[in-house]
Amino acid sequence: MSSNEISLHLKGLSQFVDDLPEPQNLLFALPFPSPVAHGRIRELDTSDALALDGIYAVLTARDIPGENQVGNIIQDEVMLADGEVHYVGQPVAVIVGESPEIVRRARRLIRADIEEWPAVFDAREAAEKNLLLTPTRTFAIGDVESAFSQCDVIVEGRVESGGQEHLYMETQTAMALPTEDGGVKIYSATQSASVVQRTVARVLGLEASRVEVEVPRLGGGFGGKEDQATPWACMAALAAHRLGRPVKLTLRRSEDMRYTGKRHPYSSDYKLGLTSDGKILAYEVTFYQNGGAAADLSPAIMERTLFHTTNSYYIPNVRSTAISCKTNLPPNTAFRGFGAPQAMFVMESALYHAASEMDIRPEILQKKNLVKNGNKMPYGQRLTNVSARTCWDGLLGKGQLALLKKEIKSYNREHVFKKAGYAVMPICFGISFTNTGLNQASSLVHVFGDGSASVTTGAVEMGQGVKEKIRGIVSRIFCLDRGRIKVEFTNTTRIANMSPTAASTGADLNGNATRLACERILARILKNESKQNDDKLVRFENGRFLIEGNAGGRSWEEAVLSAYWNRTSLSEHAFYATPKIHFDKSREKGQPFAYHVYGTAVVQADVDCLRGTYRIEKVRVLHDAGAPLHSKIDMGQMEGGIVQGLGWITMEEVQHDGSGRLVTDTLTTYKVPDIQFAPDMEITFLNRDNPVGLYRSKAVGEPPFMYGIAGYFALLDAMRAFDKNIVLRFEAPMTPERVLSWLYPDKEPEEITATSMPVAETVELPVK
Ligand code: MTE
Ligand code: LUZ
Ligand code: MOS
Repeated sequence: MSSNEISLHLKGLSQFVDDLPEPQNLLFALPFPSPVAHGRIRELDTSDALALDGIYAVLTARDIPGENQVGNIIQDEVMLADGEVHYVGQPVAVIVGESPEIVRRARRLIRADIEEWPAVFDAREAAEKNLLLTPTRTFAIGDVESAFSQCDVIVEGRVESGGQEHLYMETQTAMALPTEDGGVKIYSATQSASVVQRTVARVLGLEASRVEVEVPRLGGGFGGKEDQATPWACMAALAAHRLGRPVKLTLRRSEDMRYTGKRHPYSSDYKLGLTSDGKILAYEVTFYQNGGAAADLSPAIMERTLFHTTNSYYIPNVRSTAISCKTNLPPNTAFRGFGAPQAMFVMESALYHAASEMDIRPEILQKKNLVKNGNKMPYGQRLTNVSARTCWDGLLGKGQLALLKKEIKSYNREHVFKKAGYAVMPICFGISFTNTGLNQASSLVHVFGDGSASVTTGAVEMGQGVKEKIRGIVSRIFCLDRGRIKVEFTNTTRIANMSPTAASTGADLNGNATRLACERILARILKNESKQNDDKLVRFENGRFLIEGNAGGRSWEEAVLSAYWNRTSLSEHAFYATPKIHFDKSREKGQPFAYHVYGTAVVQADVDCLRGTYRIEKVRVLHDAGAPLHSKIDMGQMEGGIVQGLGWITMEEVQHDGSGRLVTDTLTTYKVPDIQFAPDMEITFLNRDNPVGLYRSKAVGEPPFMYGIAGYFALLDAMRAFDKNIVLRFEAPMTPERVLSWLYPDKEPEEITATSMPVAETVELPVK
């Protein structure tokens, strides 16, 4: 029976945390959230809630035996409010009761008397008031001042990009069970089992060895469970620890949307200088990151923003500053791309602006400034094996661009209210955790007497196919049928000190550790075979052990059994750390990335300029995925990432009201791409070996997200085909409402009719 993720999903057999068999005596927990964005708790009245039948406890900060602290990079985040609240939805207390229904009923009976304080929601306002989460950082190379003085064209402006809801299908969840020795075992839907282990231990005042965390799989993470699965696991663990009973905490969709952080909105200022023939000489940019009320992963995200300041372009003089602003919103967090999409959107906006100023197509500037082998990035790393231009030329160089332009031109000639546009998006994304220390992984491989094998790594399966990739590595080394390899749940008892499954490194790091473990076991089996055959040379080929090249050697099963009876270890725990990478934060220079991922996309869009509605019609991509570990999985990652990126830049709009309450907390008000929205996609892999990659592959998880950015400029392009005088604005998401109001800045929606349109008087309607 096949047991890969997809077949289990299709049969409905795959178990997520909330599907695990429920232990007897299971209780349910739920946070009581702060109703206000900022203030001091005068009194919390829980008596009515506690009086309810089936309610066992309402736990507050006072009930925490260890430290009331869930902060990861910076310890600035209490698990339960301790006198003050800093955002709407911040956990104040944990209600524990017999059923998910009863705890929700009890929640309505809790009364919080809170003295409200002024709140800040805007990043720039926070920066003005010096409300920062972490010190400001600047990456610089060359000399921008003197370079600007040599520029023929200089453009300046502002760019806004919005938040984004992760909308993983499985909401935040954890189940905690007290263990016999006073410890706790937690099933958690987290990307970072070791962070959950460490944080639960801190909160409960236990040693990490007494806290076991298991992750069966995630119904999607997308970064939203890199740090933000932790508090819920801690709350379940606290309740289990206090009450001596198993406790589960599962958020409902709207709770999840309201209580958890999102992609960081950014507000940025840019200044870009070029020569008259289109060479970029200087770029200066300041990013205001809206971090929310606690640091969470914001410092690391801000760092990745700085690393991706110049996207896929070589710019000799750069000064890039990132300011992480503290606001009264839920702490914003990791989301596919991790700050790089925000940086790249600013870079592309600045280029678009410059092209418009120079009255040329943006892709002329994009192509002219693409990175090449040997170019030095602002952070000091020299690029090698650059495939930026190869991808660009392969996608657009053989007349494809000319054809597309012609198509669009004739479409726009034939249509009055509908206009088409296109945009090109090259990407360059660095692979490795920017925090060098996290680039490590372990794998535990067992081969059993019957020849089957099991493997546990620190990688968490979240739909990205990392289990299948790891299975493929074992299968490749042992020449073993995939069905005979079990990839186990992620568990802190089998693998210690694991890094989050994040930064697109899951397969690279855990796959390499698995490769090492398998290679060592195979070497021992080979040695045993040799010993059994008068020390003759033995090779392993296509599943058979060949003695001095002669055919007819023993099978895998025979050799495994022989090794076992000759007392050979058939288990291996291997460790891998990415070689050569380093980064010096005091100089902001180093070689932080193992390699970079390159590619180019062209996106074509169609805008109905009477209604403001649009379609992203086509996406064409040439992407350097190295030699893919699994080309079907990688293709799925490409398609999913692109659509998610298009959603961020076009239709997904996170909105809060004036008091910091999330307005878009349902799918009625928060719009995400569906299969109808998904464009026609043609994605081609360059299939160029990556000399430093695992079996010459490249990571694929995050990079495709950023192709979606072209969606914005394709829409803008179409809008300008309709009215070339519209004011250029770089404010994502480009919702249909925005399209309409930008096309008709002086009109109320009901005033927009065919006759009031800028082209209506001058253009003849085509007659069929
Ligand atoms: N694909 C699916 N289906 N579900 C996910 O949650 N997360 C993305 C990406 N692709 C995600 C996904 C993110 S944010 C990352 S960092 C990578 O997968 C993590 O997995 P990897 O390192 O194994 O590629
Ligand atoms: N997480 C992290 C990440 O801790 N460091 C990173 O560099 C990173 N990059 C992408 C996604 N998550
Ligand atoms: Mo992905 S944002 O690194 O979890």
